[in-house]
Amino acid sequence: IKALIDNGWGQISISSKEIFRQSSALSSNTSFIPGILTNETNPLFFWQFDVNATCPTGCSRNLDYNVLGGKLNRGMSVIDSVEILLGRSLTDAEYGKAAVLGWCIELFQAFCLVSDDVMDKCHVRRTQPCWYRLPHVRLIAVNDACMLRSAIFHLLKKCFRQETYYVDVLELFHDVSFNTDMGQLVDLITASEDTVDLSKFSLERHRKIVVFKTAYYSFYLPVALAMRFTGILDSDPATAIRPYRVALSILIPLGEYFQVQDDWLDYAGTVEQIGKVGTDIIDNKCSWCINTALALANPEQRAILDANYGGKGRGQEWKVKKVFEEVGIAEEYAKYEDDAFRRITGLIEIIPEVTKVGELKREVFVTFLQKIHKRLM
Ligand code: DMA
Ligand code: MG
Ligand code: MG
Ligand code: MG
Repeated sequence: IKALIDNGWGQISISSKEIFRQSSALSSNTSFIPGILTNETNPLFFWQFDVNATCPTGCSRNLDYNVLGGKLNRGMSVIDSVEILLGRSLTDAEYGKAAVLGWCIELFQAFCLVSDDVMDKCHVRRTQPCWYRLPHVRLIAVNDACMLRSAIFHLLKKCFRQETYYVDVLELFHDVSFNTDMGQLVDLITASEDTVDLSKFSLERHRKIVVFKTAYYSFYLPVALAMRFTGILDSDPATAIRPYRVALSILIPLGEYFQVQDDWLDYAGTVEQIGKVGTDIIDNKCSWCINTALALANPEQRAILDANYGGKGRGQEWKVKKVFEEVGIAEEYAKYEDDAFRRITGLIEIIPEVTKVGELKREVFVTFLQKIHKRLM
């Protein structure tokens, strides 16, 4: 990306602020059109990428196709959390910088999704074909995913190199990235392609997978970035409180709840709601649904699950879904949601109700919990 910019291949300037505000108006098929976006001159607001790519899989197309079209929850959470922690609205310069961090998470998310769809053999993402399914992309998607991840470090260097917290932010991305890779690995090796053995599954195994593959990058990362940005230190010398550990103790359960919702929606959600078509049953995934169904199934239902889970044959997925329905999985999920909400609210109350500027605030976590509770998309 750096080379593309240095080669002067043309540039596209995107105001992070405008994109975050207009994102819902931009359909996933819309390319960035500089005209409709503010053309700021402050380099902090810029992404500069090759827009004249001659290759149809060019860098610009990769960004347009894979970074846009989602809800931008993770990116926006950085900005929301910064505002809450500072207790005021942000100046344009502060907003621009916080938005760059937000975009970095969205780039990480794009990297995860492009590679996840290859590994999970999915067809649809954000109501359009998965990137690797495009005839001119295919396995180039592997490298495109790497480029999306590399772009993060390019942006961070460009915008944050002078900051005292630069290394902390770099380390955060590296650590979270490593955890996500490990989570994806355990997810994949638990979902064996050729042998279906449901006795290998457990809610304990499921918890490990979801915490590593989802919770760190989707929940801890945005808040930890906002904390670094607002100058929160690793430990408060006066109180000996370790704010990053406190944040982790709430955000990991929150992320676990979010991935249980993702597993549920894979089974129960429509394409209109989730923008994708579930593959967990066909892919033999160790999801919340199968683990819950296994705990509730009688011997006949268990036999149907054993014979059909992970099967690619006609009607096999349908048979599994029918057992899910029979064991009352919808009621079990409603109970899970209520319980998760109560449990996480309890964790948030560990933080004092009144805090000073520069300290963690309950509202950061309450806002996040409210955003996802009972979500249908
Ligand atoms: C989500 O796993 C985790 C990452 C790192 C993308 P998933 O395969 O359940 O996600 P999705 O349902 O979006 O394919
Ligand atoms: Mg997937
Ligand atoms: Mg996956
Ligand atoms: Mg899923």
